[in-house]
Amino acid sequence: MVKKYTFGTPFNTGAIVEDIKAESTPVPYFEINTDEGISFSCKLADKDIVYGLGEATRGINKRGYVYNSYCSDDFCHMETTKSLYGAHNFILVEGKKTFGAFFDYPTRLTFDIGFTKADTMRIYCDKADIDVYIIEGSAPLEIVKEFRKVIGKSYVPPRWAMGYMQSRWSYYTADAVREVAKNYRKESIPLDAIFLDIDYMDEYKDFTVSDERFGDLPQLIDEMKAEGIRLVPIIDAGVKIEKGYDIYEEGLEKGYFCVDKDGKPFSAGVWPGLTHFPDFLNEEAGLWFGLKYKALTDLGIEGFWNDMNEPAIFYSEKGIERFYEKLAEITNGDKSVDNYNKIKDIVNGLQNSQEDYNSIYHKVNGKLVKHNDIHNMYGYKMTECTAKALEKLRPEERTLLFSRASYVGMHRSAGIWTGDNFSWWSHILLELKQLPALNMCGFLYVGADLGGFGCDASRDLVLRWLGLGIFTPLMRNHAALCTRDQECYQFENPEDFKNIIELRYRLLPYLYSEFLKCAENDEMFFKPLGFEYKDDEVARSCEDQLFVGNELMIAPVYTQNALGRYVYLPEDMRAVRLKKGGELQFEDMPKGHHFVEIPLHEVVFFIRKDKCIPLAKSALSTDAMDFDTLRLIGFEGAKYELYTDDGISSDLNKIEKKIWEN
Ligand code: MIG
Repeated sequence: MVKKYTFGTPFNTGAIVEDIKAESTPVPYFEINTDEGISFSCKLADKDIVYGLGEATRGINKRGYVYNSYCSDDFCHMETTKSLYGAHNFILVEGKKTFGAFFDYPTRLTFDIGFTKADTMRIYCDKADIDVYIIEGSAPLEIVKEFRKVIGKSYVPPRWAMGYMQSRWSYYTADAVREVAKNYRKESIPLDAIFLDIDYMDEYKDFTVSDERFGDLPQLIDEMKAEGIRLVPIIDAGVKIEKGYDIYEEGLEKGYFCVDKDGKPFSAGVWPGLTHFPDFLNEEAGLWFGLKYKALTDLGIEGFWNDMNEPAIFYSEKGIERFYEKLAEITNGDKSVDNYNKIKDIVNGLQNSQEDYNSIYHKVNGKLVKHNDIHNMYGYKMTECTAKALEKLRPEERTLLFSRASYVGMHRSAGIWTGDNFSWWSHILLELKQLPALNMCGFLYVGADLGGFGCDASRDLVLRWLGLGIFTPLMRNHAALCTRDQECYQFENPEDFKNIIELRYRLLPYLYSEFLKCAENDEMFFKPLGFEYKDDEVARSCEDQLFVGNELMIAPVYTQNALGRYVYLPEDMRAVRLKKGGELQFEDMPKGHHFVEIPLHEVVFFIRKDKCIPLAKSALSTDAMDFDTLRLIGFEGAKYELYTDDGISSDLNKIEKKIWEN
């Protein structure tokens, strides 16, 4: 049961697709205060768990910290970071009282979840214009499903996008891409896609291709496709200001760019230098931009990733002006350390500055809307427009699409990756914790940069990260400029990587089938243990294991030099161990605590009691796989309902469902 409570005149975000009438009664569970903006307070009992918030830092249980829902480009996020790339305002309280709440509000919203006061949760924002949805149900999963029902069905990618994918900022030339493909094939490591980062473009201009470095892109696309490898180019939000560049000229002429308070196109510096931002809040402008992807789909491109759409801003023209004014004011010939420090702060403050977000405007139904008032919708609307256009450009087939910035509602159009993490062990665990929270908000096609984006990755870190990554629908290894190469073949004994990635392909019939089920039934692909074991305190407090689909549990290793790890089984399970060389070994383990040894080149996962899963034979790419010849592993007599289709058709009614018995 979902109930809606409206305060003031909220901006219509489009997150909720069902028509729900607003209630007039006070909001259950919350005490409301409107002295300043609006705030919603609620007492928490000792053992209450607060789940949710999608892409956020800290635990599966969000208690004990404060989070700011405000899409932010934070390339070096840590435990203390309050805002990440996505804004996912759904929480689920489980315990004495069990309920869900969604705060539909398109800009900064703060969730103080027992931080200021341990027993109090307080959610607040500046303006009392907000829709609050209260979701009731008997159990956490039921509440999630009720919520998912009103936000609409999740995006389903083509099946090849659930293969292993390799990325790097950047593969600078077509030959560099060929080299990656060649090395993967040489080592017989499966690979389904290679990503093109910003350097494939001509001077970072969207929908252009560098003649010098990717002159033979059409041929490259065909060559790679013949190998079962798709190329996935990046698209940035900002459009370079350059006379003669068609996208710029057209956008300008049609008034499709965001403006400043005087109605002039807003200019900000990003990778291409000064750019204008398409006004994705204006549907016509968004569709215009979306249809530009045709330049690439015409060449045979079947997937895209949308970046820099918080939007990230390095500096703005106005910001630079302000900087020089302040500089003149401060220095005035004084070369003191104090002044140096002040200048340094101003320079750093140019990036993603609040002043800039306050001075951008959108045109919504003919009215100017301040960007800051709808900030969290920018990447969401960019990606929704992209998806709508891609449906026109490629109506028969699903297109791979994922975005960096997001808001609830975008899950209908695309997936997300969790932005710029680091090659840190703690970021393996962070990913694990984000996965179920993202699923709650409808984002099923999700994953983090495997091996870590920033700084240098070590061999053991990449191997361990793959141990989690083989279970994530989006499985992409990606690394930043100037960091150590981290393609699997760059390390000693690539066959260790091969075995683990092959396990992913062997599991694909299961993972893909579970994904389709989750999309169809609004289920979660990743569930915290407490979702199924509500009365088991150990399961409820478990922050480093997850159920994957309905049959598996995972407990990845995320610490360096570990021999293995402690695993808690909330029920009897059968452990499956991937040995060096690819052999699978099985061991039945009783409910309870275990120390499980997991050498670096092995992976262990668990089949739940009385369940079984299908396994396929691995191949070099999903195209080359036989999805019909399967064997079941798991408990004798168990049944599995397998969902299959051709992996690519837009028409999801073509999915076949078949019961397999072990
Ligand atoms: O300012 O395109 O998160 O994945 O490699 C950095 C370059 C811009 C940020 C993305 C990252 C990508 C990078 N981009």
